[in-house]
Amino acid sequence: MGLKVNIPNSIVNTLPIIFSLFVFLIIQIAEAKIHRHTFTIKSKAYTRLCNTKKILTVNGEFPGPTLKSYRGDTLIVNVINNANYNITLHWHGARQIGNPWSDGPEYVTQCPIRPGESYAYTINLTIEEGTIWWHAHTQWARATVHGAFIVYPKNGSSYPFPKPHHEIPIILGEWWKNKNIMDIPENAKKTGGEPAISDAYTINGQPGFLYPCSKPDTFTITVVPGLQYLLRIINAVMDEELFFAIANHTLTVVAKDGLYLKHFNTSYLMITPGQSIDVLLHANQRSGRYFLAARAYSSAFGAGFDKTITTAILQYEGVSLTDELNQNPPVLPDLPSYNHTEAATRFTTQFKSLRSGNVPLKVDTHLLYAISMNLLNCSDDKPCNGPFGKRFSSSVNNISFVNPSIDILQAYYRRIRGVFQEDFPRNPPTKFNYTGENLPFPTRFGTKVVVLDFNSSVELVLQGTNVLASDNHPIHFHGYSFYVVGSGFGNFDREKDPLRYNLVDPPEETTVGVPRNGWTAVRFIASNPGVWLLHCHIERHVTWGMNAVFIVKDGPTNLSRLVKPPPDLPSC
Ligand SMILES: *[C@@H]1O[C@H](CO)[C@@H](O)[C@H](O)[C@H]1NC(C)=O
Ligand SMILES: *[C@@H]1O[C@H](CO)[C@@H](O)[C@H](O)[C@H]1NC(C)=O
Ligand SMILES: *[C@@H]1O[C@H](CO)[C@@H](O)[C@H](O)[C@H]1NC(C)=O
Ligand SMILES: *[C@@H]1O[C@H](CO)[C@@H](O)[C@H](O)[C@H]1NC(C)=O
Ligand SMILES: *[C@@H]1O[C@H](CO)[C@@H](O)[C@H](O)[C@H]1NC(C)=O
Ligand SMILES: *[C@@H]1O[C@H](CO)[C@@H](O)[C@H](O)[C@H]1NC(C)=O
Ligand SMILES: *[C@@H]1O[C@H](CO)[C@@H](O)[C@H](O)[C@H]1NC(C)=O
Ligand SMILES: *[C@@H]1O[C@H](CO)[C@@H](O)[C@H](O)[C@H]1NC(C)=O
Ligand SMILES: *[C@@H]1O[C@H](CO)[C@@H](O)[C@H](O)[C@H]1NC(C)=O
Ligand SMILES: *[C@@H]1O[C@H](CO)[C@@H](O)[C@H](O)[C@H]1NC(C)=O
Ligand SMILES: *[C@@H]1O[C@H](CO)[C@@H](O)[C@H](O)[C@H]1NC(C)=O
Ligand SMILES: [Cu+2]
Repeated sequence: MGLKVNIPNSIVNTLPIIFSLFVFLIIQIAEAKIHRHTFTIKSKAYTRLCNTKKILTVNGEFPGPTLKSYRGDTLIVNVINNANYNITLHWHGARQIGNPWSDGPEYVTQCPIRPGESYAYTINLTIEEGTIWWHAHTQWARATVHGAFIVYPKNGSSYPFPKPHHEIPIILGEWWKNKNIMDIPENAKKTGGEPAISDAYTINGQPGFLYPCSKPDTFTITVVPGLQYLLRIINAVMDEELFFAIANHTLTVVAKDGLYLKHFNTSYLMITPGQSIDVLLHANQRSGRYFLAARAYSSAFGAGFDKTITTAILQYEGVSLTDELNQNPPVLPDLPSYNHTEAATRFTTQFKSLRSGNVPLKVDTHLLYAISMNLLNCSDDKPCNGPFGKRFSSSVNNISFVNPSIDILQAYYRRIRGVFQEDFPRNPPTKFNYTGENLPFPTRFGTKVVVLDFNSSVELVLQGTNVLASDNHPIHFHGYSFYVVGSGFGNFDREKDPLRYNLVDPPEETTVGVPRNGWTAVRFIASNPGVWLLHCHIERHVTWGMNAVFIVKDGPTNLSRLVKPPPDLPSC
């Protein structure tokens, strides 16, 4: 006769659930890695192009430190401002779900960190994987305050391509020889003309072989024949799209903006400011030395730009770097000419998402934003060094964005009135032949936003204009990635163009180059509550007002609401 122990059925049934919950928690604890970093903003002297000057840096490094993490990790970056300028940092390509407090753009999601102050940013990574980057989001500080941000696949999973033997971040930058970069936007505003044009582009901080004084310091990659290298290329340049190539080497494009693409081979890239492109380099050429090179793709005809070429050296192991380099320099790659819009288009139209089937098919909200250059009249206190004796300006739907004196996010969260208006136009206020011959016209100034319902499905058509000059505008979204479902030249046609959309495997991106004199249609689900900036990533256009802001309302659950502001949030 045995003793019968009665365990209620309900407990028996829930035991496996409790057990698996327990295992799940253990795994979560084991996997939820938190990385802590300290970024100290300080001035440091650097010598480039035979001239020494002070620049703003993080921890004295230029380019700044590379952040490394795994998919889904959390980073806490404590930023200590030991410089004489206000600063904020932006984690470019990180979605910051529900947490715009750590997104960075000054006066949009936070007040600046003033000299002597500090602020800890929290970055909860979610779907990002690949190369993203970080940069300052105050005035022009990002010219030197920037760095790579690498997100590896989760421990236990792998790249959707053969594991490369080595990886090398390639940060493309821009250098002004004699100018204090922090004075450039202020000076341009004073004159109404163009901001000072740079003297060099850089690869990982070095202008390279073709500029005076930089031969010995040219950035060099040494490769072993037969191996594969993952180049994580970031365009951190302020004002120009770039063509990039490596002599005699075909590159395999595998990802863009921290999102995987279907692989394709190419002899050159066109990369806009704000974009990051991951490519595989196959060291499969004759042993020797080859140049990596980049120069401008400048689509705005007539606009002044830096016409120089930056280079780095790719050399096969065993080839020694000696004086011979001077007599027998490596060959330059064939780069498309500065104004080769067709080459730019041929490259970008090859982007396709690695995976299909995630594109929103129905659209709740249609938006059409005309992005434009403009000219303003001068007044006594505002001289006019722009074209036609006027001042440069730029706009989205004829509004030149003006920074408020406290950030929009705080005003929204604390319901402070009078900081922004919710009547940003959802279509251009005046219809015209956007890409036709237009006389330049003025704009209105404003701090206006579009409010979107949580989880609504949005299609935004970005329409370039030919007002004053048409240009390729790299439009970057904060808080979101989007599917680039269509793109073309001329004016967007609401009847015909959607018939040619790619709704199967369009690329998912966070910065898209809207073609010169053309349009781009993007779709996304407004599932990230908060205040989010979208803007051109050409800095002079930002300075003139080419910004817009979305507010996405809170969703119905705790996880779809804005998190609380952190206690150390800077005040204005
Ligand atoms: C980041 O994620 C962790 C774990 O899910 C969560 O506890 C925390 O609130 C998140 N922080 C922010 C700022 O979103
Ligand atoms: C990945 O996981 C394995 C086994 O759990 C562990 O030994 C290893 O240290 C982890 N690697 C990293 C980089 O976290
Ligand atoms: C590299 O390509 C150029 C033509 O673009 C060719 O003249 C040269 O011989 C090639 N060099 C090597 C080492 O293959
Ligand atoms: C790209 O080139 C590499 C090396 O030359 C080759 O192995 C690969 O198959 C090519 N990939 C595509 C998608 O054409
Ligand atoms: C590019 O510039 C060259 C030289 O200025 C000019 O001859 C050519 O027509 C231009 N190409 C395009 C596509 O505008
Ligand atoms: C700008 O100046 C032009 C003449 O140069 C004048 O016709 C126009 O009314 C002015 N616009 C404004 C808004 O003052
Ligand atoms: C717009 O202007 C362009 C260039 O002048 C012209 O080719 C086109 O036909 C115009 N489109 C319309 C709809 O008027
Ligand atoms: C833009 O706004 C300015 C100032 O109100 C106005 O003069 C101009 O006609 C507007 N242009 C368009 C295309 O809406
Ligand atoms: C948002 O929409 C998706 C797809 O319709 C749905 O699965 C999800 O539950 C919604 N999120 C919330 C928080 O309502
Ligand atoms: C949501 O958050 C509130 C306040 O933090 C809490 O009282 C409530 O229980 C939460 N609701 C759920 C469903 O977790
Ligand atoms: C720095 O930020 C503070 C707070 O918003 C502001 O009052 C001050 O004008 C800013 N300084 C500069 C030089 O922009
Ligand atoms: Cu632009």
